[in-house]
Amino acid sequence: MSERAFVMIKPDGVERGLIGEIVSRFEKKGLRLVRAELTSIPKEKAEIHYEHLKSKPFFDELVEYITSGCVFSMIIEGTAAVQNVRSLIGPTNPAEAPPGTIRGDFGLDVAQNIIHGSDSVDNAIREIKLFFEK
Ligand code: D4T
Repeated sequence: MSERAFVMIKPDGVERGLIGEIVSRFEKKGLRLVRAELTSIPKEKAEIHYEHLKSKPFFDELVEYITSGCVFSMIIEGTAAVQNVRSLIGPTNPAEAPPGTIRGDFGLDVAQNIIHGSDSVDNAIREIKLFFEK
């Protein structure tokens, strides 16, 4: 069934010029890029996006990092988009992400793990609202 996932290339991915490579991987899988925007995120929005992690010791560092430069926000559409995007991205920690995944091929550090992808259809709906509906 066709669905939509929210995907965001984080400041390290944008800074390192990985936008084209990453979008290409989603397209080669058969998913479609239906909206995209290169922006910086205000601190308040970053705090809402990561509110489920508010009690974590790395929360302040995470918000500081995600607001430190431009991000490339996308809506990716296609069959089981949420699950397929998560498979292409790989596990949260790049050190544990297998080669062939985006984090496995391009990342080293969990604090700068290149990309975010919605982890459920409900969160995809919430995140698309937060980032694309003004
Ligand atoms: P995101 O949300 O960025 O796609 O990451 P995940 O869904 O894969 O993982 P998450 O929500 O648990 O983590 C969000 C974000 O926090 C950073 N992080 C995570 C960190 O800096 N230190 C840590 O120990 C962990 C677990 C990385 C991703």
